[in-house]
Amino acid sequence: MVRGAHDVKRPPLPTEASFTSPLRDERLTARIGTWLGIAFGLCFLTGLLSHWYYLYDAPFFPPVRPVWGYRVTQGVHVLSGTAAIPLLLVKLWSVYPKLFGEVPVGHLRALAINLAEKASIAVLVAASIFELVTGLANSAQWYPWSFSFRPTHYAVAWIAIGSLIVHIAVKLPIIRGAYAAPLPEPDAESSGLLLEPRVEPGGQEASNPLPGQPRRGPSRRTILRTAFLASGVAVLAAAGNTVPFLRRISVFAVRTGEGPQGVPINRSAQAAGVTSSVTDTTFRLTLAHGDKEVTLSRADLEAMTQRTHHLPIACVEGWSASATWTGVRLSELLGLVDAPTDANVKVRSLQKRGAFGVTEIPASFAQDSLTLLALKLNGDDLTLDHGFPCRLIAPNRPGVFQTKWVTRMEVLA
Ligand SMILES: Nc1nc2c(c(=O)[nH]1)N[C@H]1C(S)=C(S)[C@@H](COP(=O)(O)O)O[C@H]1N2
Ligand SMILES: [Mo]
Repeated sequence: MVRGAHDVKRPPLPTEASFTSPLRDERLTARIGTWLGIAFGLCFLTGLLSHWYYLYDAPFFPPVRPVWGYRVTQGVHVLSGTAAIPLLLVKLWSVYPKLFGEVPVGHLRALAINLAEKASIAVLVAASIFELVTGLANSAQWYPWSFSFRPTHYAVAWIAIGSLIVHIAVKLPIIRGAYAAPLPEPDAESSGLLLEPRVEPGGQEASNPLPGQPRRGPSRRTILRTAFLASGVAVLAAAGNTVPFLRRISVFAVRTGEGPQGVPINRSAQAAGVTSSVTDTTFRLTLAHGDKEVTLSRADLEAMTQRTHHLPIACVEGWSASATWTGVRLSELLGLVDAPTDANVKVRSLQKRGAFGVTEIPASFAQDSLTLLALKLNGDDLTLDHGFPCRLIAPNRPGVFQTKWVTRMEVLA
């Protein structure tokens, strides 16, 4: 007899029962999910703060104190996102067989609910993965995409947190039930001496045995602890970006304290198109307020009262470093052109290409006693890469606004 094409045996699609690990259950999922939720929540809140710090047109600006405010919130943002990565992977592992669960094709209402739930989870998973992948790439200073990172990362964060809230609300009864049952102790749950329940191919025994049923292999507690451990290791591996004594073990820390003058360099002078010609004595800083202009050489700046402050520089990409900065108090410079104390100031640099060559400093930061136009870093003249001849350094500001190679400041009255 000749077999028709339709007789060729295709491997059947997996069903939920094809996934045989007895470790997957709601108690494990709920516990991992709780910690993932905490990491996402922290990441979202600190992300909102980060976004606020970046706004030029906010009704009010972040405070000027504590000086390390942005350093801490941005550090927590990057580290909580890093912590979430292993937790998300384990969480997805613990639930993905549900993707292959039976679809109630016969009942329209049940089918609609089933598909709506799958769609909402698809949105949550896609948004979460997008946030973690773009965030991780950003903290590694790698931008393999053409969209603008910050607005996109910000918009998708709302999608992620919105769908997370819906997800928690929908699953609340299951989460409650999961917490009502404790995870069994490892030695009660698993022992190398006990045999795995025998499973016939396609047999139902493959699905989760009764809670606490003896079997071989790791216990749920082991998986939970391993997930937390992986999360902790990931955090430690990234934390050296911010926490100096962790630098030696931080293999993910792409910015270490080994930059010139003990501070990493974000964009080099060469990358910004600032050539060594600025090192000559022809450099001038111009202060402008309406018709009034004052032009100063670097020697003029050096002749003014010099102040020294210890301030961190904290990059959005997660690294930060404390340093000692010496230079002229910005408010004293602005006083030379009679700047009103409530005026924001436009800061222009010698940079020829790329973002952040021109920034704006709000009045509260411009007038703060700690804000400097720095000439020196850790006791020596700034190197060209750190912003020679002069650069901004203000307390509690994202690194991108600590403008290097400043050549013109305009009072926006
Ligand atoms: N003109 C100019 N200033 C700039 C930048 C820039 O691209 N152009 N980068 C900023 C960023 S993102 C950071 S984190 C700090 C880093 O300063 P550093 O390179 O001296 O450590 O410089 C800031 N100043
Ligand atoms: Mo930065």
